[in-house]
Amino acid sequence: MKLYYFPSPNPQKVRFALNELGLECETVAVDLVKREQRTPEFLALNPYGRVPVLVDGDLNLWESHAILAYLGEKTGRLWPTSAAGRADALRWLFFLTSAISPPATEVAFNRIAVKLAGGTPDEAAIARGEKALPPAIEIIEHHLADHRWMLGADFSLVDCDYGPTFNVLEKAGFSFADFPKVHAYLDATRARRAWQETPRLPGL
Ligand SMILES: N[C@@H](CCC(=O)N[C@@H](CS)C(=O)NCC(=O)O)C(=O)O
Repeated sequence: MKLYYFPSPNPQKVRFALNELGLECETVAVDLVKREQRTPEFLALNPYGRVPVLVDGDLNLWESHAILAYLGEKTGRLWPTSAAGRADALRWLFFLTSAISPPATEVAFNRIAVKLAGGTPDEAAIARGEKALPPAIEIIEHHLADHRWMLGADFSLVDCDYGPTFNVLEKAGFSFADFPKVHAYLDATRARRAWQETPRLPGL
């Protein structure tokens, strides 16, 4: 397998999952600061011009959540075995895509990525993100009251999705003070060896 990678949250989800699963995978660096995601070679792999992309034999897969589901289906590990369990896992991946990622991106992209690229943050986008996040994160706070990890007692590939997202949000200055269970969950994620071995940008 080959993973097209930059040390930002969406590719980190996949690297974290590969580490948890102990799978060998070559990493191909794609430097987003140098705009390598817009080269014709990369666009031929992913016309959307985003990382991660996972290549496994004839399969060329982009979209981090599809990749997490694929790794679960391929290995049968860190992924539910029943139809209801898999639907539950997909529900939480879709919830992050629709309710958490868009505002989290507004906050983290403007506070971190724009600064890295030497641009001017869009303060209105940050304010929109900060306002939209608490109701969505409150749902996770409530869920974690009786679930140690997103799918229950055991760590799963769904946690490889939520951990990197909450990590970058906190690094971008979003406060989890009103969400103690989410904060404890983030600490537990950061303590995992597979996360510590996931490449990150300095300070992130
Ligand atoms: N929905 C996509 C989002 C991927 C994404 O936005 N990746 C960012 C890095 S975290 C990227 O490649 N950005 C480059 C760009 O926007 O040009 C996924 O989950 O894989």
